[in-house]
Amino acid sequence: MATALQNLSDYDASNFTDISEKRFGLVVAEWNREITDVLSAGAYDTLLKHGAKAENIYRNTVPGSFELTLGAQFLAQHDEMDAVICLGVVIRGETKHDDYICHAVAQGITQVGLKFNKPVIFGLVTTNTLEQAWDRASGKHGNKGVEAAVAAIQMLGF
Ligand code: DLZ
Repeated sequence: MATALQNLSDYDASNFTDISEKRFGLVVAEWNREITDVLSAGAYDTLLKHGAKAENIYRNTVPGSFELTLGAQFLAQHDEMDAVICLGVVIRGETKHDDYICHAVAQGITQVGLKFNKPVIFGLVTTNTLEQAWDRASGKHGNKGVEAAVAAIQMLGF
């Protein structure tokens, strides 16, 4: 596949908006926590790297990816919250639930973003194997958490 070795964490920060006064919510699924913790750290570090203040980043966990939507809504409903980043890992094969979970989260997160008119970022890693998920957290495909944070910053500059 042509994109097999693409590192998703490569990005151009030259046009990033000032996020020094922006508030971010991180919603992190505890399912596959060893990986979601790495995604969360990637997102957190990326926000700090580009000017966010640590005290303006609110990290909350939810049991599994299915709960990301409601967790996002809990944070997005606050007027002072500027963007919400949802992070989870769903491994196909581990569960027949995967399609239901992924579709529900994709639709739910979209609705929350539209309802509150602010970026709600879909940082859900969906793979066939655990190894592929790790590749997207700290491997050859970068870190999806970094990518999700970059997406949030880009949308705040829209
Ligand atoms: C139940 C379940 C299963 C089977 N697989 C995953 C998964 O791969 N990744 C994930 O984040 N969560 C999974 N869950 C948990 C659901 O997301 C949810 O937490 C429960 O169904 C309770 O609503």
